[in-house]
Amino acid sequence: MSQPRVLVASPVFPEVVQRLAGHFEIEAIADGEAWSQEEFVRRLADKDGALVMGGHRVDAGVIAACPRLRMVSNMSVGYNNLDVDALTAAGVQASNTPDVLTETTADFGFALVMAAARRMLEAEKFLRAGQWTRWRYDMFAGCEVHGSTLGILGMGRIGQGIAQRGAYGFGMEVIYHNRTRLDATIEAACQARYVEMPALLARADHLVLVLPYTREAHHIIGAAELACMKPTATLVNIGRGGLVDETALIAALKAGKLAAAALDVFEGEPQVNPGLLELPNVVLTPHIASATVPTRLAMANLAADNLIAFFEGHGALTPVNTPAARS
Ligand code: 8YV
Repeated sequence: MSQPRVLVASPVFPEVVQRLAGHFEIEAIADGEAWSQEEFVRRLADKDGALVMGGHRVDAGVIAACPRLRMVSNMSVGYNNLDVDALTAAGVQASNTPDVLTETTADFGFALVMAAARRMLEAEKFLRAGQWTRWRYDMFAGCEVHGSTLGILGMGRIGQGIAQRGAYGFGMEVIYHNRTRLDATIEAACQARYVEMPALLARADHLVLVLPYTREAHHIIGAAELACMKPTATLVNIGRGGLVDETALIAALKAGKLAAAALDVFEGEPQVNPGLLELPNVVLTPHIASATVPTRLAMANLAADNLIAFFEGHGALTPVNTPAARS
């Protein structure tokens, strides 16, 4: 019997591609290459499975163009690039890579809180530019982190990890808002208190966005929400770019209605709004919150294991839908 054909659509660790090649007939993108969406779909057209990342959209149109497709393994925990309803309706299994990135991503979320509050990148740029000629009492004086109020919007596994870092590591008061309130035992473990959205915006000294991006969450932080925040507050986004209205954020940062922001994700990534690039009080990183070598390897292996388990008939290990088999 011939092996299922799998497309590896983003460069990934060679050892993981090699492992996949032991189970499938593989077509893998070359390192350094990037396919347009059209090219991706053209290559997917005769495949049974795919290993994809956030940059690849799989929607009804793609599914219709790929009649053999049975399984899409997303190498990320967020899967807003997949139209899960369309996949389910078509009988295509989808999976993501939860858990293995939780702590690493929480570390980075907290690093961005620190970087924005303590103006680290602004200060480093100043030093490198040779502008440090004397010491001043107010040079890059930023906002306090320890003992301040940490607000978290989206209290899944990563949000809980950030809460624990804030509460136990920095003595912060942690408040959160989530679609559903967490169990009291989880709240106690995170030392976090549930509040409604207006209280979260008004009281947070540092607000971290870590909720999934859905239609309802589009621009969940816009001009109106920014206006409710403290002018001394910072905003950190490690969720998805579309959670924040970037135009409104730029206006708020320029007008001094917000002290600083740190963004790892962007509305049009990898393009970044030029208005953000001009601002000194925003830290910008290229979607690297989960990027440590061990974590990215664990994500790649889990994405591969999902494909292997599915095509061996055991079912995906970390599925995001439960489709009937594609006919
Ligand atoms: C991924 C992420 O690296 O897991 C997620 O949801 O945002 C990152 O960890 C990125 O999406 C590439 O697939």
